[in-house]
Amino acid sequence: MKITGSIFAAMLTPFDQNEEISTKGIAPLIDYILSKGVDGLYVGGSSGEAMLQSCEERSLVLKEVAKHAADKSSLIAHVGAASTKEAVALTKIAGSNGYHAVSAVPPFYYKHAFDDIADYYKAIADASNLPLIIYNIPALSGTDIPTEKLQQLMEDDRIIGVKFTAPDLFQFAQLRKSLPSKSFYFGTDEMFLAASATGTDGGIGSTYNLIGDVYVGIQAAVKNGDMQLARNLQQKSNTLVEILLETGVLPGLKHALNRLDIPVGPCRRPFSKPSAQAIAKLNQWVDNNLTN
Ligand code: MN9
Repeated sequence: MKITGSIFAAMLTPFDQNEEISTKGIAPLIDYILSKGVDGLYVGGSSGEAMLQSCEERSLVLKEVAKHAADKSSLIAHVGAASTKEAVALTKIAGSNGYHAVSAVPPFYYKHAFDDIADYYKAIADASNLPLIIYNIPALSGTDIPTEKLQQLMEDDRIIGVKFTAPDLFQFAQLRKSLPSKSFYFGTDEMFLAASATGTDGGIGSTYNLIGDVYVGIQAAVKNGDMQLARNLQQKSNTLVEILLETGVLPGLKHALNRLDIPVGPCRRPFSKPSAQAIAKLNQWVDNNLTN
């Protein structure tokens, strides 16, 4: 089983000034993202600040995004949670709202035995008819599933691939080689060219909210063998990421979108506002690269 498309924005969640979910901010953000040629949306993951939201809020976001985008974009719902119960509840919402796949980080906070993690993924797979993509992001989830264990999890036909957000391109290549029927989506935006050159089915990342065309372009350039163009595009991404590391990735992306009149509001605390110095750099980058 495969899902349509290869380049997915790890969609941000618009908030209002009181840090409440802004349902009216959802459509303009989706329209902007899709205008850049991105194939689909990965909803309610790390970039969506889902781990700062209640299960009810996450359900609301999944439903509102589907209302606006189900007929025009490929949709992956991130349903990973600390408890299997919550992940299953979110999977059911995705299953009844037109999503094309679900994805989940391993259960977080507590350190679980591998068998318990495997049971969690099985419960998610059982909860709907949707294909499941494992979200491997050890730096944030706290769980680094070793290569053999990932291979073991993927023996289940319903698990169709991995969103791989880590810098280890050796592990990435080993997984790809041993699992040729599965799909791999690379999630470290500043290394997307390297993953494309290694061979990836696509990418899912936070900066795709702002510059999705860059990753569409890298993928096409690598396919056409135009490495110089691919490098130039990766350099554009990297210049942005360098500034975002100063602003904070999510607060910076939201600031940039607000500056382009896409009303996504602030991040939810404890994310804080970027420093004036970092904002000045980001404003200049946005004005030079994204405004006409
Ligand atoms: O999975 C994101 N990773 C994290 C996606 O949030 C850790 C990436 O898109 C990064 O935000 C991006 C910038 O470092 O590569």
